Amino acid sequence: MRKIELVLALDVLEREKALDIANDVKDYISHIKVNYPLVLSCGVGIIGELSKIKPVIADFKIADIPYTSEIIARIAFENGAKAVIVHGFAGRETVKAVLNVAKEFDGEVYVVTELTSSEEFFKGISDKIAKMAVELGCHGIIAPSTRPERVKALKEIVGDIKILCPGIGAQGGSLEVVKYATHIIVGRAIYNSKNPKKSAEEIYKKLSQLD
Ligand code: 3DU
Repeated sequence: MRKIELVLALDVLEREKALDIANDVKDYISHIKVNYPLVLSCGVGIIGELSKIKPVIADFKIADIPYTSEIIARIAFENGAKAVIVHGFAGRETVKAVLNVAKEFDGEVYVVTELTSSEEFFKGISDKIAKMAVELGCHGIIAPSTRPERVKALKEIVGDIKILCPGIGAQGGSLEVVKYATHIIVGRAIYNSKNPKKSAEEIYKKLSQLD
């Protein structure tokens, strides 16, 4: 049976709150995804602290020239991240630069194909991004649960690499994507809930039933 993992998107601003929530829900999640809100508020050291609880995915959506992208990826991995997220539209050389750093740390690279919030500039592009991710040996893609039909199409392109889908919960994404995804990324529906542990448990159980 295929197991779909739950990734906590921890976009809170306070260190204590981040650590409390992560500890609270750790039994139900496979990874903690850290984004700019938390790192810009608490400093990059929070990646190491959270890594003691669960492996951290550094969601810096790296989208710069290869030189700068490599530095950003290195900072993430040196601080304990197990994976980084890079924007595919930044191009092959940028993704390669990030992959080279990841190799040094035995880390993984996930490529954003298209955003949940807008497909305006991704139409016709995201399929090419997915193809590139596979060709370069990336470990996964980020695909939008708000458009399950796109996740299905992207799955046909990428095959068996990881597919991580944000957008479930606050953004109204569809759990239909569990047919194609390996990981579901959930933020506000857990950390803004009155009882984050209970909410994470409920989502976790739902994922197990849908499997
Ligand atoms: O909407 P939520 O609160 O469940 O958080 C979703 C997280 O996933 C958040 O960190 C956001 O930056 C990230 N993400 C998307 O929501 C959509 C994407 O296409 C890519 C990343």
